[in-house]
Amino acid sequence: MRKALSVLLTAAMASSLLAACGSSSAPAAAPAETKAAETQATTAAATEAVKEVTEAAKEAEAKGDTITVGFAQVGHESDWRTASTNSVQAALSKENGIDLQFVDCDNDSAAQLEAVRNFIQQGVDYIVIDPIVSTGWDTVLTEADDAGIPVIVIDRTIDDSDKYVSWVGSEFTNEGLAAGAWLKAYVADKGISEVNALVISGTTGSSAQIGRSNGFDKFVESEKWNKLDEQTGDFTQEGGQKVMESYLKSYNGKFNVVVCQNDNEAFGAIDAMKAAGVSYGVDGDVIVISFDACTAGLQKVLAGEINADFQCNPLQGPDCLNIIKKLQAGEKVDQKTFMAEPWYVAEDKLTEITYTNNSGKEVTEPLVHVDQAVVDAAY
Ligand code: GYE
Repeated sequence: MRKALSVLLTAAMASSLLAACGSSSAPAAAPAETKAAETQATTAAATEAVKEVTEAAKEAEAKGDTITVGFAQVGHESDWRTASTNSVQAALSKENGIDLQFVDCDNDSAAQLEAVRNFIQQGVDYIVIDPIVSTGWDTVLTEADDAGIPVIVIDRTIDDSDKYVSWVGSEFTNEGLAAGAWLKAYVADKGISEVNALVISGTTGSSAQIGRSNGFDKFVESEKWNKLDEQTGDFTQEGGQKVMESYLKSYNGKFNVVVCQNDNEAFGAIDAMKAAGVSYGVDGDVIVISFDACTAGLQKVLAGEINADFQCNPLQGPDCLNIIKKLQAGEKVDQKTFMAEPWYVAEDKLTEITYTNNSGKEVTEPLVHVDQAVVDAAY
């Protein structure tokens, strides 16, 4: 086994890697923080990270049995992302025999490719990637393969290379299909005859965006709904708010559904609608659909501000650790692991949805009515 390559990772290399990705090994910043606070935090965290990396390298050398893992994380754009980072950092820990080199790529695809190349140069034992976008991976994954470094992909998918050993994540198309199936049942139940929908999509070209858009669009087509517009909010609260502010200039009074492709976008869109005096949610004129079902998202479902929230489970750290352990033991690993994900709703009348999922199978799935206990159990 390639051993303790972290020893080769000098503080200088670590700094340049961190600078390239504008990040640190510190926990991701909360999305609502100001730019100034973020910059300060990033600088302090980067200094701390270099120290940590150097110390970890020394330890690894002394012990000689630490598994070195490089993790190229998307960024720190959402509550979901913070939970994902925490999950991976908790599982791939020193206590579990892992020297984790964490890089927050700040939603910059070029920086993410560079981070992976740096991991290859360092000769880490494993590389974990949550790919910002689904394409552009063929060359760098071939380089990792040539270097004999197994790559594990989590969350979003890579669609233009198969040079990775395993993937753990969600079926994003099913999330979009479930949202469409719920909306179809909901408007039928409420006697709403026309759907005029606005979509605030996630980061363009990410598999999470592509899947959620494609799934929902199947219902737009089959139900002949009007999709008035679809623009990206980049999975951030600020993005969601800006897109909704601009939608309100063009479509005020003309839409009755907004589909936000994550909770943070929904928070921004809600703020914009509130400011404009547009009523939304269970008692309002605009039905709000969201994805992720983080704690703050489910709080808004409980409050009736979000009508339905389709969970995407970010807790992939334990599966990731399991895969590494199996590979270490020379065991086979599953090519794909899907996370279990419930669908959450604010009202208790509809209890299930039936739809044809992305594998062409007709499925009936429960709708979980949100109460305080559900919120308390969320991530
Ligand atoms: O929905 C969003 C995050 O890739 C599934 O990325 C993830 C998405 C998640 O920023 O909140």
